[in-house]
Amino acid sequence: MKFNTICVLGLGYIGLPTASTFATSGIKVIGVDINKQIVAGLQNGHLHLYEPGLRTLVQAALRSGNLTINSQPEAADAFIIAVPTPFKEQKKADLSFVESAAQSILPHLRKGNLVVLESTSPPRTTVDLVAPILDRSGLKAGQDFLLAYSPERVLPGQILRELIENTRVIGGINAASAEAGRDLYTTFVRGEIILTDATTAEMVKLMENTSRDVNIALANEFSHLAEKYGVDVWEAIRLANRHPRVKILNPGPGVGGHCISVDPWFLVEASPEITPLIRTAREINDNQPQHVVDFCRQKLGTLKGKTISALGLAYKADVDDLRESPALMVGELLNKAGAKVVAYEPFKIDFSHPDLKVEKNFRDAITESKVLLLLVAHTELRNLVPSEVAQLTAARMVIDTVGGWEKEKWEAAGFQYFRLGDGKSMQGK
Ligand code: SAJ
Repeated sequence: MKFNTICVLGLGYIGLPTASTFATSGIKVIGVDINKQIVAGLQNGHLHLYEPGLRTLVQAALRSGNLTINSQPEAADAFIIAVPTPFKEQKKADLSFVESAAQSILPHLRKGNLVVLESTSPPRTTVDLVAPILDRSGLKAGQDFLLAYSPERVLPGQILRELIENTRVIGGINAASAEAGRDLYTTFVRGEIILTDATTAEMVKLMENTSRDVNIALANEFSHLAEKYGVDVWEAIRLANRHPRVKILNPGPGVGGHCISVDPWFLVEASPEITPLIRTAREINDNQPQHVVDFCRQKLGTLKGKTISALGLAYKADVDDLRESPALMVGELLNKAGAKVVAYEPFKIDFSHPDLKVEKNFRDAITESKVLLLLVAHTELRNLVPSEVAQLTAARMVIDTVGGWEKEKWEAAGFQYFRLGDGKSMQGK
């Protein structure tokens, strides 16, 4: 199947790189977003999100004349839906953006078109929700037009590379739909393209993120045990991982972002009676910020009135994304416990928050502080030189929740050093 024009609905972390990559590969792309500010910004080459290399890519796509930005879909050979699927109260999947995106295609859908859903969705969304909406056009999914689900699997921070290099799974509602999907993504995907059915492809995506969540929960639980038994969990994990079939992940302040902290709930919500492990893992990871606060309280005696420098607020290292960020939750919980939290987030200098005093530069965030709390392993923070930091702060204690700093260097610079999950450092060994 040949695609001259495609329409990408949703210009977020996935839709925008996808639209731009198609455009720079020579296809006419109409990038659509319902947010007027985002549309106006992009039309002038201004991005509303940060991802390494993305600005250059979008600007090249716009300059090529192949990418146009619009607030409404237009007729095209293929439509890609890449809108958010957040969750609502009670952890229920909010599919309203998928529904309205599908509806917005209706007036433009023609015989022979391909529609691809990329948004992470609960099992059977493509066949039970999207197909019936599109069938209202009078055309029949699988017969008159083709319909597939192809999950995005790119890692924030590495999106542009992974978009091209990752294996891509394409699940069609029938074989012809999957094959049309392959024809479309072959445009730029250099990884393997594997065809399956739509519901399997939905499950694949949810299983990947759930597997990571469960494994991080296991690492976090191991860190609790290590703290209890006077073991350094980081050392123990390193040694256990020397086993040829063991790959334990890293503990930390919790699991954030709009993917792994959300997606497992799509399975739990859909089938609560058969997903106790997935639910428990979610709860363990959601409780990690509170564990960090308890850890700090243990080290400081009390949190009341203590000035704590929260270093990093993003959901993980070297990204600017604060959605579902455990670091931010730690800051909020510390504030609730009576601490004065001074925060520094190098990737979102202008961020403000009612509970936190957010400083624009590192120095101002540490001057008056009692303890430096490393919450995100941003390269800038990992590379701090302890002897230089010692000149800038009243603090003589550091707490490392991400294994980003070296104990010996901080101790040599006169700091007491504590690391989450390190029962040895907790006992002063
Ligand atoms: N984290 C840990 N310990 C670890 C690894 C991660 O605590 O050992 C934490 C991170 O700090 C972060 C969270 O988990 O808060 C998630 O980070 P991540 O790097 O594991 O994943 P995401 O959410 O940035 O991206 C994931 C990826 N999924 C998998 O690796 C299976 C990505 O490939 C997906 O495309 C993305 O979700 C998505 O959009 O679904």
